[in-house]
Amino acid sequence: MRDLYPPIEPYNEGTLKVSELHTIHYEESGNPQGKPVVFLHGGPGGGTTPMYRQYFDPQQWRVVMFDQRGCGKSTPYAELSENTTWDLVEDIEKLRQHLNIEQWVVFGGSWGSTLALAYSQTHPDSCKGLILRGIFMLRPSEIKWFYQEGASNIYPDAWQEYIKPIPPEERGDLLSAFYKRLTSEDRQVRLEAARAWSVWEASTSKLIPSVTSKQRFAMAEFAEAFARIECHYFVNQGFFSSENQLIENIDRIRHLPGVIVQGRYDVVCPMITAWELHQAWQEAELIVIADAGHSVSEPGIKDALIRASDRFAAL
Ligand code: STX
Repeated sequence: MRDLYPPIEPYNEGTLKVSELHTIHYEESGNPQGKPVVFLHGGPGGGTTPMYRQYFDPQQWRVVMFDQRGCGKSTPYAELSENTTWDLVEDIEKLRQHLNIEQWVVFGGSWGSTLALAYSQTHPDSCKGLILRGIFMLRPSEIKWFYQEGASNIYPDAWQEYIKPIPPEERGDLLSAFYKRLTSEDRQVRLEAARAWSVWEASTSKLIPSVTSKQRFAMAEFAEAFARIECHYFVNQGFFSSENQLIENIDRIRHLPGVIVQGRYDVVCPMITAWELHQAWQEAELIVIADAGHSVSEPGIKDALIRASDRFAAL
C-alpha cells in the first residue's frame, strides 16, 4: 500500500482579492517547475490542511492549494454573502491566471469533487485532467440522505447528538432548522448548532472512526465556518440550475483523463453518486475501495489517490 509523501512546507504563500468583500489565501509547494495541480478542499467551508500536500510527489508536482471563500485563512471568516459555487469557480480561474499557469490537473474530494466538476465544465480548456474522490453532486437526494433521513439509520448514536440542538417540532426539516440557528445573532446558538453539525460529519466519515478528527471538527474556529458555509450551500441547492447539472454537462469534460476513487462504505457520500457519474462518464476510471468510507485519510483511499497522482504526473 502506498502512503503519504513526507511533510513539506510551501515555497510560496499569498493572498488574492477576488471580490469587494473576499480575499482568498493560497500556497504553492513541491517543485516550482513541476506539473501544476490545484487541490480543491471539501465542505464547502472545510479549508485546507498541510497534510493535503502529501498526496503529491514533491519532485513532480507544483501543488497549489487555497482556502475557499470564508474558511481557513481566507477572509472574512465564515462569510456567506458573495459565496456561491460560481463565485468559487471564478476564484479558481483567477488564481490560475494570477499564477501564470496555462493548464492544471484538478484534484478534489467530496465537495471538492463537486467543485472540480463545476470548474472543469465551465473552463475545460484550463484543465489537464481530474482526480476525484468520494463523489458528491449536492443533489436533493444526497442532502436528504445525510442531513434528514438515511445515514441516521446507520449511525443512530451519532444522529442523536446531531439533532440535539433542534427541538422535536422542528425536526421535520433539519436543514432549515440548522440554517436558522447557524445564522442566528446569538453566538452561543450559532456555536452549539455548528458543533453538532460538524461532529455529525466527523463521526460518520470513516469506516473505523477516529477520535482526533472528531476533536478538530468540534473546535469552534473550524465548526462555525464549516457548518455555516455547508448549510448555506445546501439550502441553496448548490446554486445549480438543475439537480443533474453536473451529469448533464459531462460532455464538456469527457475528453479529459479522469479517475474516480470511491469508498464502498462511504456514508457521507454514498457510492450511488460515484456510480451515476461513472455511468455518464465511462471513459473515466472508477476505483472502488472495498474497505473504506468517505475520508481522504483512510488507507485504501490514500493508496489509490497517490497511485493516481503518480500516474497523472507522467501524462
Ligand atoms: N460535505 C462533505 C465534504 O465535502 C457534505 C467534507 N466532509 N468533510 C470535509 O469535507 C473536510 C474533511 C474537508 C472537513
